[in-house]
Amino acid sequence: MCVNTHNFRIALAGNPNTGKSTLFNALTGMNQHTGNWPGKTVEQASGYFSYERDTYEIIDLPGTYSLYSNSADEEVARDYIIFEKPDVTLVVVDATSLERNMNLALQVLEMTSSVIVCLNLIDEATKKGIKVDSGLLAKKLGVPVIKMSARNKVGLDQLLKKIQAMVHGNVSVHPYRVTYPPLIEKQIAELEADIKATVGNSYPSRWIALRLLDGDEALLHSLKERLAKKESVMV
Ligand SMILES: Nc1nc2c(ncn2[C@@H]2O[C@H](COP(=O)(O)OP(=O)(O)OP(=O)(O)O)[C@@H](O)[C@H]2O)c(=O)[nH]1
Ligand SMILES: [Mg+2]
Repeated sequence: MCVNTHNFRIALAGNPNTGKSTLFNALTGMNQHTGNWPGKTVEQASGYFSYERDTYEIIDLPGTYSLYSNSADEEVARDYIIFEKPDVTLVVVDATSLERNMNLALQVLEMTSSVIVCLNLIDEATKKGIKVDSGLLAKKLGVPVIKMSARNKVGLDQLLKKIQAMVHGNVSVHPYRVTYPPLIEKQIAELEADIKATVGNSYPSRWIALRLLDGDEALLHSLKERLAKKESVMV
């Protein structure tokens, strides 16, 4: 029998307390281990699951409110998405406080297009009389949105199907990108050209330009380290 096994990587991002680890546990069961991120006192949990003919590694990123360089947690989550380039990033959002959660979701959409939004705690939202039009949200964000209750294992199958479709290139996405005031857009365009010339197309140049305009020294440092490593491998 010929089994066509792929290995895909999935990252779980989101604000603290949105149910990332609950979803991680629901997907991986006992197939998981925890440790520390190299050089950081931030816990790292990774695990495995399979769905139909594919196997996936899933990383439970630390919960954060943004992905700048404000803390080790933020750096770990950000570096993973930018430098390790997971095949899919699941952004777990709390359906009971969507507005607050959108900040991180929009930041992730600036970094990668391979995003699925997990609209979690939908049971709590329903209890509170909050209705979310997930179809409209998906249209606005330009990526799939799946209603879920990770604790009750609701929505898992739809999520798995969507992950499978995305890793096989069967989902078309048009991620919402924030438009900044004209002066900033002009500076982004100027910087982006230089960034592309330096790092090629392997990193999201628009997002890097934004971070540099914001004076994000820690990102610059990580980027330099990565480029130096790449060069030493090529020599
Ligand atoms: N009602 C309800 N509770 C949930 C659901 N998913 C998770 N929870 C609960 O929400 C709380 C937080 O869940 P976690 O999975 O620890 O959240 P997290 O995102 O990993 O949190 P951090 O690691 O701190 O970022 C726990 O008490 C879960 O049982 C859900 O779908 N519905
Ligand atoms: Mg957690």
